[in-house]
Amino acid sequence: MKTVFSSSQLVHAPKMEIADGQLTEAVEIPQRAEIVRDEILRRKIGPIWTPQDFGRAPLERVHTPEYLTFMETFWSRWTAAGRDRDAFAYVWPIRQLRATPAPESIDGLLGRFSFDTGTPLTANTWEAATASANTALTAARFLREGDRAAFALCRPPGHHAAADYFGGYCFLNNAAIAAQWLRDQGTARVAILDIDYHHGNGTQSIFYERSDVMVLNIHADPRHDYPFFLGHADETGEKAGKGYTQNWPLPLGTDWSGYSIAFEEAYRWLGVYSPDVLIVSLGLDTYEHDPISKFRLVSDDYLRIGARLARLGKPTLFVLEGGYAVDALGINCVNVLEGFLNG
Ligand code: OKP
Ligand code: ZN
Repeated sequence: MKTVFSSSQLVHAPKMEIADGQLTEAVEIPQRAEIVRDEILRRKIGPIWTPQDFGRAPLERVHTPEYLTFMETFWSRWTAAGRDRDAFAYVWPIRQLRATPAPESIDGLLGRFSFDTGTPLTANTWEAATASANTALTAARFLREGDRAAFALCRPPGHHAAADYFGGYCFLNNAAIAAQWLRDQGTARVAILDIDYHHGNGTQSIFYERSDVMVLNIHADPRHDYPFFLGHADETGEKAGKGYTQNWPLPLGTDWSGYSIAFEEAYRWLGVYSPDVLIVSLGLDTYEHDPISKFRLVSDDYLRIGARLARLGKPTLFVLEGGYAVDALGINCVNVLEGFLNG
C-alpha cells in the first residue's frame, strides 16, 4: 500500500491551546506524523510518495472562497496588526449575533471562521494544511489509477473543519476534499467512515444534504465530550441526504465489546450502500492510553478493524485524523493498515 506524506506538513507546530482554564501544551504536534512515517518504513507497508500540488480548485469544491482567502492571508494580516504570537479568537458569532456582514477586523474574522480555543493559527498553518490536503488528494489519485488502497498520512487533521470554519486542530477537511475530488473525477458513490474518537462535525456538515457521499461516525457521545454540539444519534441527514448520515455516539469508557457492536452496524450500512470508494477517517484516539480521550481500545483491536475493512472489498483510502498517545500512534495506525493488507 502506498503512503503519501510531505515534510511540509510538519511546519505547523502550535505550542499551546486554551483548555481547563489555562494555556496547555499542544497535543496535535509534528512528532505525530514523524512516528507514523517511521513505523510505515519499519514494518515495510510500502513506499512513501510526496504529494503533488492540486492547487486551489479542489479546496474550493469544499470550502468557501472567503474562508480560503482568510486562511491564506491570515498571517500577513496578523503580523501587520502588530501581533507575533500564535493566534486565538476571543469572540464568536453564536446564536443571535450575526456572522454577516463579515467583520473587517482580524479579531472579528478569527471568530467568524473558527469554533474553539484548541486550534491556534501559526505562521506556517496554511503551508502545512494545504500540504495535508494535497496528501489526501494524491492518495485519492492512486485509487483512481487502480490501487486497491492508499494511506494519506495527513497532519494537520481535517474532520472538524467545515466549509467555512476551523477548529479541533483541523483547517482543511482532507477527507471531504478527497471525497469531492473523487466525485468530480467520476466516482459515483463515496462513503466516509469516521472512526476518530471525536465526532467529525465538519465532514458531516459538508455532506449533510447529499446522497452521493454517505457519512458514518462512531465516536464519544457529544453530551460528554468534544465537539459537544454535533454528533447525536438523531442526526441522519436532510433533504436528498436524508438517511445518508448515521451516528453511533458511545459512552465514555467504551472498549472493544461495545465498540465492535457499533462498528458492525456501521459496517452493515457500508455493505448496503456499496460505495465505489470507501474513505476511512482514521483517528487512533480511541486508544486506551490516549491523553485526551476516554475509550479503551487496545493495540490489537486496530488489527481487527483493518482486517474487517478489507473484507468489505472496496477501494479504500485511509486518511489520518487524531491520535495523541504519540509513543503508540505509529503502532496503532500501522496495525490498521497491516490488518487491512492481511485481511
Ligand atoms: C481533534 B481530533 C482537552 C481538549 C480537547 C479538542 C479535541 C480535538 C480533537 N483538554 N480539545 O478529532 O482528534
Ligand atoms: Zn479525535
